[in-house]
Amino acid sequence: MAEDDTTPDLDAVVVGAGFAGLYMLHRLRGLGMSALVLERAGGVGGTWYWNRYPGARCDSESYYYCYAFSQELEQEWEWTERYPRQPEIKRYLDHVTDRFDLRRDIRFDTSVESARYDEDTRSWSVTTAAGDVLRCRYLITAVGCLSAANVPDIPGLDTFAGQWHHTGQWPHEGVDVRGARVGIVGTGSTGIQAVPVLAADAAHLTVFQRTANYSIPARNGPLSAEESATYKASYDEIRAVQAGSTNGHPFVVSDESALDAAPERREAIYRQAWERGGLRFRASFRDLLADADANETASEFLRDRIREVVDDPETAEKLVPHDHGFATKRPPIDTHYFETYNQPHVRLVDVKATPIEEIVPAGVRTSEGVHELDHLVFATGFDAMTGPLLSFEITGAGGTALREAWAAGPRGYLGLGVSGFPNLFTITGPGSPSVLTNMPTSIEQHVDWIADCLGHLRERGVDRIEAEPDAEREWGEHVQEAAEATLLPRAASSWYLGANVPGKPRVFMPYAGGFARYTRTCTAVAEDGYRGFALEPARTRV
Ligand code: NA7
Repeated sequence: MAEDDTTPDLDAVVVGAGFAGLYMLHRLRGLGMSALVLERAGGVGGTWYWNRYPGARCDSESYYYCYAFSQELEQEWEWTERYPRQPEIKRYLDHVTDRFDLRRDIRFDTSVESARYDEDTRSWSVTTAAGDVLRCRYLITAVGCLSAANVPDIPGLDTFAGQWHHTGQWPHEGVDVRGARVGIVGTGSTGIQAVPVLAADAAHLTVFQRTANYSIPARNGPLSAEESATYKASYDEIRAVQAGSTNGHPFVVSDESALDAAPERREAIYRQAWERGGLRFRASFRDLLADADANETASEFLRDRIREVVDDPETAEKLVPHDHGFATKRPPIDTHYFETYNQPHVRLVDVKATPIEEIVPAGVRTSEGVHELDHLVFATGFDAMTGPLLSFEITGAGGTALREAWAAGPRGYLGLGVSGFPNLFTITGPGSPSVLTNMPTSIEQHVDWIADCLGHLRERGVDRIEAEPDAEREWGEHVQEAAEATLLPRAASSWYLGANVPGKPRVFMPYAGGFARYTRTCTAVAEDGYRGFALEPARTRV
């Protein structure tokens, strides 16, 4: 019960029960704060609850795609593969939920419809789809960056006589494609994971590709007991490397320029990275994401690998990317993706050459005719970063909607707070490194910063915190400068820029200045009394 009409029911409401929401709840509990997590799904996991498509697997390696906050957890959990599959990550998050007794403060099947800040009480009123209203001092969004599915608006989709699914909303009971004619739209990380697995079951698979993509072999395999023991014994060093890294991964980017290396040596380095597999390929040289000529050496190496693997030269040429450099869009990793095109029942359709015109009951009609299908899979990505935050109505001080405040693109301070929206914290929000890093690492850094901040506010008798407009503007400029110092904004169709969603403002959203640098900035801001945030002491009631 509220003490009086200005005391909210809860210290915090957290939206989302994925990696971020679970750890946030744990930290709030540790502070002795009352908190509730609202989760639209029927279970924990976020991304790993929804993305159950064939082949769904993490591109980070299991030993570091996990929480670092508990050494006991690190030691007791056993990963089975180099890259964990979706069910294994979901199992891990269920284990964390139970181990830390989090479930009792999570309300499942609870969608947030709106959240409105009230200046008189300095609190948020959060309304759920069922009509419940919760009043809390702090609203913390843990909604993920890639949770609002992007289903292309192709005419005739509702007439399709077969089944269609987006990979991010895959049916829990699975989809039986054995002996069926399957089409898949999209060749990003998701499509590249799904294609070989769908091809194994389907009678015929048609891949509709808009943009050819680079991909590095994952070289997945079971984790041996020795490997597992070595990681467990080395966690202190592993975490230290992650903390000091550009991308939150436990590898260090080479300090050598690709352009200084003699061609044979460069080739040998790429070859070794290719054989080792995984996202670490991009750490081969320091300037792959900073210098177009350096990038071209990696891009060309990878184009040659595609030509080498794919038997049919015409298909190979369609699969070779020319319109963007390696890793300027999120680089996928794969298990036999390009090899799949050597199977006689797999066909590649370049929809730039022969565009999709409409969907008809029998399948997909491109400018060259109808591709008959029983199943259509959309691996077409997400309305990234801003989509999840704008999927419910957030109204700040003075009645401003976040949707209006972000009409020209997202703005925020450190990706953590938004001016005009007091007492709101956005875990991995736009302007934070998030999607350019190993997500659990970024999430833990944000959650720890927010929890420490809340502890500080309580100690000082503060009950209102808001990002200052100047600090926000300067941070926004810095985010754009950091992006401009890389090749990332040059990939015109990248979802980092919002370019994959028609009508979305083109603003480079994640912070490309590096995880370690970002962490140092956040720490300095906190040490400086939360510089750039306006803190207001609780009003004395008379
Ligand atoms: P991505 O990386 O956004 O990839 C989506 C793919 O779908 C990409 O190839 C798009 O082509 C394609 N796409 C999107 N809309 C269309 C339409 N209308 N027609 C044809 N093709 C289309 O999403 P993913 O799910 O693969 O990966 C998201 C992240 O999840 C990933 O980066 C990891 O962090 C995990 P485009 O390139 O835009 O031409």
